[in-house]
Amino acid sequence: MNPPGPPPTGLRPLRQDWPAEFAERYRAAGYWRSETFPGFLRQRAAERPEAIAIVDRERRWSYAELWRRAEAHAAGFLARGLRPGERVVVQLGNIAEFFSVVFGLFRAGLVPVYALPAHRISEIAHFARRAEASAYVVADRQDGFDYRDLARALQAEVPAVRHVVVVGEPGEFTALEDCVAAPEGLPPDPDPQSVAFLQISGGSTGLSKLIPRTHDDYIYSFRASNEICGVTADSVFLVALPAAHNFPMSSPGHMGALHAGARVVLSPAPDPATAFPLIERERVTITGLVPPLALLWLQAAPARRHDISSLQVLLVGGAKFTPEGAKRVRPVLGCTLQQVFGMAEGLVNYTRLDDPEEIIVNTQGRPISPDDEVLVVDDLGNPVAEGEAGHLLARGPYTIRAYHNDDAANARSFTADGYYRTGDIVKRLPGGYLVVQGRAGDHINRAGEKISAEEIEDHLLAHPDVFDVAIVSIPDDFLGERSCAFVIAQGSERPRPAALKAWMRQRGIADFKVPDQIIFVERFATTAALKISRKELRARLRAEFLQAGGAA
Ligand code: OOB
Repeated sequence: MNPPGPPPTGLRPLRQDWPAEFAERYRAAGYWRSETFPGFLRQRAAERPEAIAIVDRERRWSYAELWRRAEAHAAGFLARGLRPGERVVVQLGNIAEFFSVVFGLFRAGLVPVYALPAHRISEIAHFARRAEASAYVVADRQDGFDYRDLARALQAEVPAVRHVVVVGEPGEFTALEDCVAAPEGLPPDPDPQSVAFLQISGGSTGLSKLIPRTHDDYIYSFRASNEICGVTADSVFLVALPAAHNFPMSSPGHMGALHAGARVVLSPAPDPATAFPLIERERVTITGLVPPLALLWLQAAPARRHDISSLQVLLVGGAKFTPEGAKRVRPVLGCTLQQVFGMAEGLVNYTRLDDPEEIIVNTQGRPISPDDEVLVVDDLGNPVAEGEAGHLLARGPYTIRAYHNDDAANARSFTADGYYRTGDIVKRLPGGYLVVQGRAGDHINRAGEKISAEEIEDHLLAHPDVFDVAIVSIPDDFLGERSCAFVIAQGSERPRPAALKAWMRQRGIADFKVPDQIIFVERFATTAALKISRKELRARLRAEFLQAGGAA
């Protein structure tokens, strides 16, 4: 194979920079060890070639097999004209190819942009534009949806996406199995300080932001998580949530498990009927769930037909787990609960395995690193007293200092001295344990999926029968929060809620963003000044709705 050509020009550089004195400190403390994704996988493949790395419905790939495939794809991507530094939107479910593809991209110096299987054209086109992606990797079909249609729509909207690679039947595109070449002449491994991939933010205002994570910072976060969660080469980690989400990826996640030389088992869905047989068959020792799924598992476990006694640790996070649910984990599932409060931007907190039950049940844990700097401040930015609620700010060896290509978001989301404004309201207890109280921003945390009120309002405002709309989060026993659209119709004809929902789906947005409930109102209450902020309006609508007993 010919060596790859010059790096792409004209692309906005991908950067994530910490000030030099911080970088030196993080290196001196041994957090950043100049490891890279391809570097650690190559090493595991050399150390334990026969050990099983990845198990999915049909396949059991050893570390040697995974590495061989990753290198073949790396060479295949470059042979098809991609150049190191280019970005590739990857939208794959929990299948083995997720791993051969992303490690292939890492090995080639290409940069994955992680999309979730639920994303549709409006999200995918946004990621591709913002990241200036030149390729898109999808499966042919999954859960009844044909991703090749999405690929066609994407190329029509964003022609810069030159390559589409398909796992399975490719149609007019390139089959992943043809995207292979002899791994001679591959470039050297990427720089450990360079951006390894772009993760997707929860999107508190408007569209999702792109989060550049470096090899050094991200590998530290899951290597340290392994220690906190007891992951070793003997562990078996079940990926029940979508593999591309930051939580199952790095807390300690499948990447932590692979770093430890452990086994990763991929569950095509997170429900007990799918996951329990896998736990029994593979003797799964650890997994992670969002709270509504944890509740489902707790409900299903007593009547289960499968032996899930191998499970030692259950991580629950992504949204707040109530103490009532948390209390039941040990007695019902027979394993230790670890609450995890993290964010794709960086900071992750865990309760520790040997914490007293009281801490495990009632807090969302404490930070991974001794060098995580956490501030809890009032509206003016002044620190509040221990135990008082305030805004959480964070800075540290695996928390980003900037989003990619988004000056406005960066100005909003980071303080002058480099703290990330998480948007979460927390209380800090003695020992640094955090209890999440809520959120300052206006997103809906629907079963761990974050939905920006503004993004959905913008969609609905485009409907000809909608005059105005406010999207509000409503407490929900099962989901934690559900989304409710308060709509003022244009004219006297109110569209049917079902028709509005169908129309939204047609616009190509992830299904979880379609409002759970739509309530028509005549007008929005306004202040005497006839002017209130969207934020106030949403808060008022929520308060009125709840006061009326949740019925409207
Ligand atoms: C995880 O990451 P994201 O980026 O999808 O969402 C981050 C946000 C946090 O800022 C917070 O608002 C919420 O999700 N959150 C929690 C929570 N864990 C996350 N709120 C209350 N209690 C918790 N335990 O969701 C994520 C990333 C890594 C590990 C775990 C979760």
